[in-house]
Amino acid sequence: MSTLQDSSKIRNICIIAHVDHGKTTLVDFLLKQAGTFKQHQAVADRVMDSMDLERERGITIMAKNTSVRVGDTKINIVDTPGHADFGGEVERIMGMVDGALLLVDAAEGPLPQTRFVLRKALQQGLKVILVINKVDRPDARIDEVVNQAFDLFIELGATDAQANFPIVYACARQGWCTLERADVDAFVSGEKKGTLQPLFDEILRDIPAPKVLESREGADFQILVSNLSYSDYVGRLAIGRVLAGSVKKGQRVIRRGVDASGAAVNESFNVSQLYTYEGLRQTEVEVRSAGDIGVLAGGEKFEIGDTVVGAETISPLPRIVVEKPTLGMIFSVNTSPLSGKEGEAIMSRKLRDRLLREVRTNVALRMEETALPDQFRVLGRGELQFAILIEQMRRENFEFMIGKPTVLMRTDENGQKLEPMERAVLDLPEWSVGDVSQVFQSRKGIMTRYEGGSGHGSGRVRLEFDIPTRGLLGIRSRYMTLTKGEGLFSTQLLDYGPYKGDIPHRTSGSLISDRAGETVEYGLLGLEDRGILFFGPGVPVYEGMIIGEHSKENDLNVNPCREKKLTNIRAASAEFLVTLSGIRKMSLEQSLEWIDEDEWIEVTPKSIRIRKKVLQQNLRSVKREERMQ
Ligand SMILES: Nc1nc2c(ncn2[C@@H]2O[C@H](COP(=O)(O)OP(=O)(O)OP(=O)(O)O)[C@@H](O)[C@H]2O)c(=O)[nH]1
Ligand SMILES: [Mg+2]
Repeated sequence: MSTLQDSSKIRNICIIAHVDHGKTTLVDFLLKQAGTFKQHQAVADRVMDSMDLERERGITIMAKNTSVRVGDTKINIVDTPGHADFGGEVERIMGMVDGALLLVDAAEGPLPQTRFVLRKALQQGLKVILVINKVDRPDARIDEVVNQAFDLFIELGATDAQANFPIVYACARQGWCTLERADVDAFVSGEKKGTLQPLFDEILRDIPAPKVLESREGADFQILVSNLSYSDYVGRLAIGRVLAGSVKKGQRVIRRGVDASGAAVNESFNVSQLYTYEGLRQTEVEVRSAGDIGVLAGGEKFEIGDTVVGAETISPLPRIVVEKPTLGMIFSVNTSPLSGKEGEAIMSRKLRDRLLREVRTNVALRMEETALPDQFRVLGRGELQFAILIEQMRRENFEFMIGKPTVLMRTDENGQKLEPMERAVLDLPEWSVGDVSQVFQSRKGIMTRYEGGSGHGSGRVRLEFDIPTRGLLGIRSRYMTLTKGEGLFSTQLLDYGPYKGDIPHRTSGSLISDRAGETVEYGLLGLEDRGILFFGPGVPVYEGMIIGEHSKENDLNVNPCREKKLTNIRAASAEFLVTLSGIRKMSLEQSLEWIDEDEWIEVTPKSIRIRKKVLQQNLRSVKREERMQ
């Protein structure tokens, strides 16, 4: 069992950046070069992206801890997600660290999430090291990007000490870096060989050791719970940095938290287990010392933001505050006729428990009850954040339904309606600018910047729009189609502003099955010229289930199960020569972008179905109300 770690031999850092700028790749090489893995041990790329969904999508979703040892110093590292929807993950870990590596892609430069995470880091008083990553990119424009990063520090109010940041030029993917701008070309061409040692040195030199208060035999012990986890053996786990004192296994401590009504809670318990991070493992320890990041077990009801202390006389620390949600979505019990056939059709109690469990660990999400006992409103930051939660619940074999994401409005003191506004930053091929601008403008976007040619790469343009969050819903797939997949797109919440008026949503109606049955090729062929079908033959349907998009504005009830009356065998076989064309299989994300207020998405482990909220056709009008949101 390890002994007390001297806090002057600890560094706590996080790695922050815009999405895809190379954070997790850098952690791979920090781990490799610090000797965390045995020689020749096969290690997967982006080893910290350990969740299935992270690996499948190639993005980081949750912040995670690891550590490396350099000489006699332990560096605790927190890898964070760069996608704006998971910004809450970055906010909650800021209190654990004293420094940050800010990665900026040498070609793309600072982007919206660079600004968000840097602002948080500067506010927290962290010492920042600027890492210009991907200097090997042929379209890198290193000096320009350094200047832009410097301007961003100043604009965000960096102190003199913070603005005096060291710059490291890196190629995370090849595991080298240099402090010398003049040497970059030689490293890129392979003339010089390097490692990440200069970055390790910089961390040891520049990031301060954690400040800790003197301990009086553990009584001063104080830890801020920054994350939660669970172990089948020891139950709930609280993750955080020991801010003061130290804690021993078996010690009696107090959790200082708040209950649902905001009243103070003091729960005392015995520490049952302690772990620290060693590489990718959690190692059991007898004592956790001040400054170090690790895990503590024994409490029953830890919440993120609680302080665990050694004595009643120690006050709790300020709770972790994160930005408020801007989007809401209803989660409902599955009331569809096919419910329970492909997964577990959970009752409202279980759905509620599952959502509550999610909001406990995911600080950017909230849950509210609705007037209906089997429907709950989840509040969050973006469509991707919802899509990830939905996908996770599907994989847990749950069946449920979700409604259209809606923007959370506010009213100001004069009763004026306000809505969230975002800045969208687009980097796209020049030939697509016309079409894309039109789409953004039709959704109340106002162009605030046009930078032709000087963006990275030739023939590309960088545009910025200020646009209501409402206008951004469902825009991503349109944008990807218009730019033939070559466009980059990221957004940043600005603030609430005056309501911008109606924005047209989907202009087309739905093709709706008028009966229960199974789709038949013949029946579907007859419907092809009515619009776009979402699936082919052999699919079970029910009355009120949507089978496609109508080419006109109104909804249309149709029979996709119609069989051909066979006159003779020859005619039947000839029929098979005609096949369905142009089926648009709807993914979860596409469905979220597509549905209207009066429609549900039915989610099961095997299927994504879209349906009308009202199933029976005689209770439902086919004339659509104005399709505005
Ligand atoms: N050319 C080049 N590509 C790199 C470099 N570092 C990372 N990449 C690539 O950039 C992509 C994104 O890398 P990640 O490490 O997943 O980026 P990330 O910042 O962790 O992404 P999120 O966590 O999702 O925000 C991968 O395809 C990497 O191989 C580099 O130095 N040069
Ligand atoms: Mg990552």
